[in-house]
Amino acid sequence: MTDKTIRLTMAQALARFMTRQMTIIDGEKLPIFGGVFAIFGHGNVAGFGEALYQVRDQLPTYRAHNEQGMAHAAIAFAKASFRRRFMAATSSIGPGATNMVTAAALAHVNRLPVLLLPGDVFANRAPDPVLQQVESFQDGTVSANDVFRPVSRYFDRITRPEQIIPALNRAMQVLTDPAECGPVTLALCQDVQAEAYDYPEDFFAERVWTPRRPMPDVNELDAAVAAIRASRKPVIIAGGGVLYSGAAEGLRAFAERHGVPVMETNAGKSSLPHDHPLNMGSVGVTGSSASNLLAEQADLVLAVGSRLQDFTTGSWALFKADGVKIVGLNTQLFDASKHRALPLIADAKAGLDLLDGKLGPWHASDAWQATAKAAKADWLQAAKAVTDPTNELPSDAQVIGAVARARGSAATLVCASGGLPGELHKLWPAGAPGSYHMEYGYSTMGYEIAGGLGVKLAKPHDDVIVMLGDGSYMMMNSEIASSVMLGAKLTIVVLDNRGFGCINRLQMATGGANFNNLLKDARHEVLPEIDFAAHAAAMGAWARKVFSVAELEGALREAEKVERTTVLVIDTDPLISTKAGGHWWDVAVPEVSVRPEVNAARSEYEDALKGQRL
Ligand SMILES: Cc1ncc(C[n+]2csc(CCOP(=O)(O)OP(=O)(O)O)c2C)c(N)n1
Ligand SMILES: [Mg+2]
Repeated sequence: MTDKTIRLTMAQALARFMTRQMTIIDGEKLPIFGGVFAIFGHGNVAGFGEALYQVRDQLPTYRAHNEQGMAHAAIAFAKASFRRRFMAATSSIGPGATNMVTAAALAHVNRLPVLLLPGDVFANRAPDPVLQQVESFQDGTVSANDVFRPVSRYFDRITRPEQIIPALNRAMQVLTDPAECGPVTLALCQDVQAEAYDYPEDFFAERVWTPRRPMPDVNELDAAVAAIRASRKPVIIAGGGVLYSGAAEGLRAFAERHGVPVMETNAGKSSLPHDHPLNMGSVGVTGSSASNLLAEQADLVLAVGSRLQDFTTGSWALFKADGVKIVGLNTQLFDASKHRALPLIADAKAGLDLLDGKLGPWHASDAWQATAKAAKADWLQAAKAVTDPTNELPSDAQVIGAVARARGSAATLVCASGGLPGELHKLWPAGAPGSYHMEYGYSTMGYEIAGGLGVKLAKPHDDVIVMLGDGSYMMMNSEIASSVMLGAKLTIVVLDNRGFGCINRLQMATGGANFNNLLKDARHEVLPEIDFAAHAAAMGAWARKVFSVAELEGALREAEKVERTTVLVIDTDPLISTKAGGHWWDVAVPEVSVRPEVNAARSEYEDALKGQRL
């Protein structure tokens, strides 16, 4: 400790602190903050804006077009970096701040680190109410930023300059801890950003953060080993935690040594290469027939780094063979003990290594391995049938086939919402760990393009392909202009089925009339014919509409050579989704209705509920 101090504003101290936080990846020391996305207003331009300018060479600032979009990009950067690096996003007070709330929820659900720095009202209250201040009649401490509280893992409001010292200490713990990981919101009172304080120089000492790998408790490890040893039909669910822990290689070795089939969640896909013999593919509601067949029969489920959300568990109507045991290998007790699982609290890589050592020569029964092999062969045939082109208006699956053939497993695929996550989960041939970037925890329309930008910033040498529907494109597309401006090339494929196709199908499946989903079924005077290619071109992208799957393949190859962001648009059939594989999903159907179709769907629903494991 020295007692030397340096006089800085709170905002300058914050910016300077951020530049001093480092990490080591593959032997290379890197700043742990990849940069700051910023849209300025009166709540941050003079304070934090001035501070960011001073550090612009060490901590790049990126201007975006929409606060939600920029926060998506920041979060995608962290996901693409396997949570080893992350970014901050700063907004003004009021609407700029609340525009980031959806992104905060997204990061919260997906356990992804992001530092959100909204401006806040004056701590001294002198000018109240300032422009954009949300005034509570009964509580003087409430501001618009209080809506971040339930969707932040750590929230603080900085009302004095020295308060940033403990707040940043806590922020860094949350951003870097595998179990606590999630969004941190530091609401920065506008006057306090500009206020000076004599900060101890030590506060700005370089700090190198390395990922924590919690080791399991011996009793939990023994219990998990005993459960696995007693099983004959084990399966592994690979969740996002496998990727974040860097456990892909350990998982492969474990699965091979013990003959355990692996099924991947949407977050865990690319844990094993798609063509690994033990990779049964996607599991659950959007699962392959291979995974779901094994899931029905498994006597032991080793869930590694998974939140076990309803899409994975088939709303808990999968994984319910008599006496089935679940072992939850997770850094977080909350996830590890879901559904009365035996918790094994540990880092995925460390946990798998220790289990492997303790299990010795134990392996799954030969019959089980043969069942898995046959099930996978059947699934591959079904998947090929739906991705091969035909002459009709293409399905999403056929477009996926074209993208895979043209650019394939070497690319990093980004998606989040609509019908595509289910189709891609089943059908995308993922390559290396992290090459499949699906935000299916919050499944946020509007994530894809902004998220693609964050992925490209994290992995500038990767071929980043974004696939999304017309609905999601319409919800948020403006970061196309940012990607063009930053030279961060994306290949964006827009599947235009003229509406919210997957929700229209869900509406039909629950007995509903076609209503308010496809454009044609929504109240209108004029049926819109949106020219997506012209729209994207207006933002500076190289854009083309293509009229067949064959043309799409050609355009994808041509687009590969283009240096700036490219947007390819193709019309698709809103009614088709892949029937092969899949599983029931619990979506509540009305108990009474004047529609006979709803009554029929309700009676099917009641039957399906009987299969749910409670
Ligand atoms: C922000 C947000 N609003 C609503 C939803 C619910 N939702 C899920 S998919 C979907 C329709 C998506 O339409 P599109 O992007 O065209 O994809 P498609 O279903 O046609 O494949 C909607 C409204 C959502 N996931 N996110
Ligand atoms: Mg659509």
